[in-house]
Amino acid sequence: MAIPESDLDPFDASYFEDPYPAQDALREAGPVVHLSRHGIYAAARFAEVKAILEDWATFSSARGVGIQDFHRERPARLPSLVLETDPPLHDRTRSVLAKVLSPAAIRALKEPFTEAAEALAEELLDRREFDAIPDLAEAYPLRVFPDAMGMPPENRHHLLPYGDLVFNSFGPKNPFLEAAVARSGPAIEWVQAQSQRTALADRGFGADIHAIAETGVLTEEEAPQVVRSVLTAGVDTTVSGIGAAVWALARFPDQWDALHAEPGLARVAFDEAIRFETPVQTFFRTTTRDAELGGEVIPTDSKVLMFLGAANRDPRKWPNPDRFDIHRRPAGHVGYGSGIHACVGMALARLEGECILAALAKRVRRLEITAQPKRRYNNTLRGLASLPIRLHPA
Ligand code: OVV
Repeated sequence: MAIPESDLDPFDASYFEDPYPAQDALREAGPVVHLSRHGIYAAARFAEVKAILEDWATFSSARGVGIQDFHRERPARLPSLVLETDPPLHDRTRSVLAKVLSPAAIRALKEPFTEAAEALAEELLDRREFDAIPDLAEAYPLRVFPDAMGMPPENRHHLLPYGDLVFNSFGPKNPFLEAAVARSGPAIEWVQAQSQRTALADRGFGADIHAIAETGVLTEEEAPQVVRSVLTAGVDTTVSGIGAAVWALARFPDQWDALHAEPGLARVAFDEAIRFETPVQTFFRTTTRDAELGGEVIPTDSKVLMFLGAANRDPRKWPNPDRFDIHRRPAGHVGYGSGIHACVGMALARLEGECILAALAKRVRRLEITAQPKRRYNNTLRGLASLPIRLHPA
């Protein structure tokens, strides 16, 4: 049986506008599809995406998790020591982040994160009308995350264009990547500087990473690079996740009613939004051998695109997948990945989502979308640029 071909460009504006028909076609075409425009293989069904994530030795991250193959082309930035590596290097760097971002460490932030969420919810309620992307989805992570890292107050706004640049750079060199490069200004140098031990406060995730590094787990050169990973992956993703949750809850008013009635559902509502919108839509792997997948064989040295968002809406796995339902059990979705590279900041992301949604749920009776939302275009991250909202207080 031949692997089916598709001429879909999954890094194109019309795809980003409405990816669901194309994702459905990919899932239906077969367990593996060849995307002729980019010369890559793709998996859009849940089972195959999960199988790729679980087999790091066949589906390697060390040649980059974007479309670029580091064996053929020099990467634009120093490869991530966590994301763009395989064991054993991966396990050494990851173990540092797993300690620093452990569930216990994150639990200690519940109080300050709740306080910040309640303060922001009060401000937004006073304003009544605002743009839920800059004023809520961006504002909340930009308040709590840099504090938790131990960053100085100046120039934190560079974190957003930096994340936007890196997540665009996983895709092809298209106009979205070019625009992100043009917008990034001093962000790259600034993030590099902020990753140094001396730039970080004595307390916080940054200091924790450097402290563990100094026990000999990481070299002096590696430690700031591991901090850089957290600064890269830690903001844009949660911005997109919180935006996804607010947008979904505004579009499905019965789900807002349920959350308002029971704010304790905030955590699972956030997770359902991650399944439903899947902020990190795609990542690549590279085959290290001829790889069996779904009964097909992908040749060695191929780039394989995992459609995480399509997997999270695969009807083979999820009943009624296009329904946003905070009472379903979304556990097991691949919005945070799976296997050895599964999101190491997951507990932090979930705490942010839980705190801000609970603070709003307690105070707001109804979310009203007052104007057409505007999409934000990014080669990896799915999200909005603008979501005009009116809050109706409880
Ligand atoms: C998960 C993720 C996204 C982007 C960058 C990185 C990680 C990194 O490790 O630099």
